Amino acid sequence: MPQDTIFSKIIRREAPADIVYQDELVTAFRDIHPQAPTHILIVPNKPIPTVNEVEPEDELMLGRLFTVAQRIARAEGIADSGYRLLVNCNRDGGQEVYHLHMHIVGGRPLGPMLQRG
Ligand code: DGP
Repeated sequence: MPQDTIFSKIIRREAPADIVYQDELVTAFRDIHPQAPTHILIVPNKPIPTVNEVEPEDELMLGRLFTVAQRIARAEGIADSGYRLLVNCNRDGGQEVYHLHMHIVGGRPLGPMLQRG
């Protein structure tokens, strides 16, 4: 089993978080350090450390990240203005928490995707 992270504790409601959505496959909660007016993390309930450990059997669950992102974007009022979905992987990707997750960020113009250099 992968090591437990803070996200597993949030999913099990053993640690506090502002949970905006939960079902049998995924949990979504507001990021503790928001980078924009809307910054929510959508996390598979299964603790997969990074994209590198994804298995074919996870495809349904990972598809759910997108349908929940769409639902959250509508609820947050950012579906039409637009938003960004991000998944970081490992050190160079800037991953901090080793429980795979998708960021949904929006509510302001986000600018270019990457800094130059
Ligand atoms: P990443 O760099 O992709 O691994 O993003 C991790 C995000 O998780 C980062 O934006 C901050 C957020 N985060 C870390 N710890 C907590 C926590 O305890 N609660 C919440 N709500 N967010 C957290």
